Parts: sequence; structure tokens; C-alpha cells
Amino acid sequence: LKRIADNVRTIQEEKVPWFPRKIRDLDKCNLLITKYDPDIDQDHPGFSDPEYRKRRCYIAELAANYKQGEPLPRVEYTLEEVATWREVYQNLRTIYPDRACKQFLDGLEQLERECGYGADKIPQLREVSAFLKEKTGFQLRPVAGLLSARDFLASLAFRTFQCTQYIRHASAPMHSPEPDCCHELLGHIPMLADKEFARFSQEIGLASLGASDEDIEKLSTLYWFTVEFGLCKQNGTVKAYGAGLMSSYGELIYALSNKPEYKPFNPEEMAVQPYQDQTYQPVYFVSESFEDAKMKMRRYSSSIQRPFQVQYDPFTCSLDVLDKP
Ligand code: NLE
Ligand code: FE2
Repeated sequence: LKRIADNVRTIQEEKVPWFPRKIRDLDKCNLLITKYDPDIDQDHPGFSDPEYRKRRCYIAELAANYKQGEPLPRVEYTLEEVATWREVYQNLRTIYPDRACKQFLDGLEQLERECGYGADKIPQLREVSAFLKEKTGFQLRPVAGLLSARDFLASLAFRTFQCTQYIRHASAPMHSPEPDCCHELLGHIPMLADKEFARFSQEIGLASLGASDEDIEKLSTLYWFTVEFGLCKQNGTVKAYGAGLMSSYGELIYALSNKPEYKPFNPEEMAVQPYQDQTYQPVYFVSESFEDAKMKMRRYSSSIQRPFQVQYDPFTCSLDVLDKP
């Protein structure tokens, strides 16, 4: 393998989209998608609540000003925000044991034992990031809202997970079309405490670097049907592992009822399946096991064609970009 000089653009004309090379470059991976923003989307439950919108702006600013390596911002949550968290936590906690996959339950139990998870306070990103770093090497970074797929996936390559810090509107605790701290902390974090899942997440990130817009679209759709809304069989029963399900009481119940359509796990088909991001999914893909999903996803990611290879160097938190062997 031959190391390529400084800039990947030297590899092949000007065709390769920019991507971060060192963890500090994640400061530039901040392109937001504003379609579900309470300032813009008239259907957002916070649209006509100026207090809520002001609060969101304040928390978004913290993320927008954040630079890699700084201590993660702390948010003093209000009593109303903690009440929303409590409602979300208590409701979901009672239905997890029958519905969540084993890896998720293990992760959540560790967070409850070792990281102060519970119904009475909203965990701070700083503590959660330190916890994850010890378990799987993942770290968190604050983000102001829904991130573009390219930027979100790129951060996974650096074992970095971009987390929103505001909370959903108190009037709609059971489902939110956009990410919020309930979604990150309850949906994603327990799975990221699993070593295998952490590795798998980083691999999706590595596969996305410098990929074409078309491949990014496919990869993010696959991410949607696995990491966000995936179901898998465990001991003969269908269980959930997707974060979008784990953070929505309404959709978790619905996904495991007889209402939606189930399709067998098949990355080529999933990558082009249209998806629903406003309300519950009409279709879920069920894998034969959690391991089966990981394996098939991995095979798909490594099939993405690029004129170079990337390797993550954990000592410097940077990428080595290599010529194809
Ligand atoms: N629908 C999820 C929830 O209510 O928490 C959020 C999904 C974000 C992609
Ligand atoms: Fe998510």
C-alpha cells in the first residue's frame, strides 16, 4: 500500500467530494437540514410556542460555537424539560424488556448503573461521552439540529456521534419527527456502548467518506432502516434495535404490532426503499439476527466503489488515505 500525499484530490482529477481527514475537521461537518425545525415547519409542535423556540435557539448556539476538543457544553434543564424526559423515560422503560434486543438492554442497564441514567434527570453529554469513551472509544459532540447525511456519517468514521441537546416539545412526548436528546440518549447511546455495534457504526462512516452523492443517499437510507428503525430476530421473536424506535413509545409499540409490513433484510433492496420521516414507518426490514444485519451491512458498505482506501489511525484520530492495492 502506498501512502498518498496530502490531498486526496491528487488521486483522481477533481471528482472526490471533500471529507474530513483529522478529527478537528469535524468542526466543518455541520451542514444542517432545517425541514423539521420549529422556526420553519408549521406542523412542529413548538411552532407556535415562542418560549420553546427561544430555548431551542439558545441550545443550538452552544452547539454551533463548539470546537473539537473543548469540554462538552452543559445544559441546565428546566423543570418542564425534566418532566418531559421523565414521561418519555418511564413509559419507554416499561416496554423495553419485552421489545428491545439484548444488546440494547445490556447497554441501558450499564448506563443506569454507572452513568446516572434514570427518569429524574436528563444525562449530560459530557458524562455520557466519558462513559462511552471507556466502553467503546466513541465520543460525543453537540449538534444544533438534524445534520446532513454526509456530515453525520463522516463523523462516525472518527468514532464520534453528533448529538442534539434540546428536548422535544412537552405536548408530543411519544413521537418526534426530528432528533432530540431523548432520541440520542435513549435511542442511540445504549447501542453505542456495545463494542461490536460501535465498530459496525464506524465502518459505515468510513464507507461514506468521499463517496458520490448517490452512494451517500443509499448509505443513509440503509442507515435509516438499520441503525434508526431496524428489527431483528432473537430467540425466535422479533426485537427492536433501531434508535428511532427506542425513543418513540408510539412507534415502538406500533412497529412490533401486526400493523406494519415486514420485509426480509436485503441491503440492495433497502438502499432504494422510499422512507417515511414524518410519522411511523409503513415498512420495516427484519434480519434473521443482529449479527446477520451487521454482516450484510458490512458487505454492502465495502462494495461501494472509490478510487482509494481509507484507514483510521486511532493514535492520531486521523485517516490514512491509501492507493487501491
Ligand atoms: N421518531 C423518533 C422519536 O420520536 O424519538 C426520532 C427519530 C429521529 C430520526
Ligand atoms: Fe438518530
